[in-house]
Amino acid sequence: MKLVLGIGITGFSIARFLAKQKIAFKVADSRQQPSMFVEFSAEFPNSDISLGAWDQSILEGIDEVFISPGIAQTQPIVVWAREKNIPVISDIELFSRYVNAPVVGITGTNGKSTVTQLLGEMALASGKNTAIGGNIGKPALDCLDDNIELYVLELSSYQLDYTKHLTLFTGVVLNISPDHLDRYDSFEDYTASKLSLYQYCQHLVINLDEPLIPKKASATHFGMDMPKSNQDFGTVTCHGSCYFLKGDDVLMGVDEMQLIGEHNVANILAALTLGDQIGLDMSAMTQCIKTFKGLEHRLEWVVHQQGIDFYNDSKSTNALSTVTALKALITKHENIVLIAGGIAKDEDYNDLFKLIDQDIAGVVLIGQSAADFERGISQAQVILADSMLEAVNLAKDMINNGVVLLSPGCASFDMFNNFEHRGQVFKQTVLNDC
Ligand code: UMA
Ligand code: ADP
Repeated sequence: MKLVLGIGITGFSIARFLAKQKIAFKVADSRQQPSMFVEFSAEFPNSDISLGAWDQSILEGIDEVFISPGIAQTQPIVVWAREKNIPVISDIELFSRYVNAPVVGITGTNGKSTVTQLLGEMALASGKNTAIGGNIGKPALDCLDDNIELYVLELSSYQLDYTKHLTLFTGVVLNISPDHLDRYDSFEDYTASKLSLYQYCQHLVINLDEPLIPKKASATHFGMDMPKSNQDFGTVTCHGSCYFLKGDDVLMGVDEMQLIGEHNVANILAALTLGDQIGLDMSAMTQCIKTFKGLEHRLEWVVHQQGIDFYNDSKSTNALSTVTALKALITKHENIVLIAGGIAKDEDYNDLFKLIDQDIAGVVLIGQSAADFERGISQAQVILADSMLEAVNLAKDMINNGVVLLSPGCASFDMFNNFEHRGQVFKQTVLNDC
């Protein structure tokens, strides 16, 4: 008998998959009322479901546990299972047992979804029947289909932690900076979790600009500098214009991409390098880059209104992604007002505060971290707001022209259901309510 832990998107997909394979399973969730419970019990009316505090009896007769990534390794149910030598594995490992087409794995602290989506679209444009899934939102098991020729999966460190067997044709760790430190004993543990992806890759893709990633001679590399080998990807600036390169070959101008910011140059280089490894057509890839507008909630331009450009970067849930968003906009705009705050991660926000003090016209702070952030900022004008409506109105009043950027650098759960909800509320407020 198998045990599925967590009745969320992942648990649902595992249960559906096991039912299809006619493999018997029980289900458990430590909440009394998991949000997807009603749909779940409608689809699996006869399933054995335990709700509420974990109990050792849940593990009786269980030979394997399939776990949702949001359940930490310190949870008693995981500890008990391991004491009893019952394997605890991710949906990704279960997926890997059944998949029969090449898989690309993408992890890193920031940029995973952008690179996953872009690479998936490049593969589709090259004529490959491609599935895009994993942490980006569609669980890997929901993607399984005999007609799929390529799987592009975003992998979180949580999923990697519960994965021991996986075959990736190629993969990349985009970058590593402090994040999710509530789930790890140290930054070193988080780094090791990210780097574990490489042990599953047949062909490694390595970001030369990320010091925490060990370099390997057998890998294919990308970085902002000129490539050192013909297989590698990079950029060159010539007479004031910057170009994407493969080896010595110029692929396209950086100013031809729709995305903004140097971080997106790195994201595009990663996608190109992975795409090249899997044999995608180069002109289909560059054409894709020229039209790819990025994902919702990632430095998404919303509207130009009364002299102000509004940007929604609600997906920014750590300090570095807000620093990155500000740096991308500072090169183009003088007056920037930042709306930030929420549930701060256990990380150092000082670089962000320094950048705010140097270059930002003003900051509107929301959420649990507002008072703490206010103490960290000494030069820029700071105002606290209780709602998104108040935040947007205050931000608009701080400038006559320029940019209002929502880039919280924090988790959203103190005021919103998730980052998507936060971004939707921001956009709705900007477009309709003020
Ligand atoms: N649960 C427990 N006990 C716990 C924790 C959770 O029983 O201690 C239960 C909850 O009550 C809930 C279920 O587990 O019923 C939720 O499981 P989950 O938190 O693993 O979430 P899923 O709905 O399965 O979504 C997960 C990813 N969520 C997390 O990793 C937290 C989604 O990534 C992912 O899109 C989805 O699988 C499909 O693969 C979200 C995310 O925030 C977007 N990811 C993190 C990130 O990107 O930073 C890692
Ligand atoms: P992830 O899936 O890793 O969270 P996303 O592509 O969804 O990454 O982007 C999340 C946030 O990180 C957005 O705020 C975005 O502007 C920022 N970001 C995207 N790519 C990078 C990068 N390479 N380095 C730093 N920040 C980035």
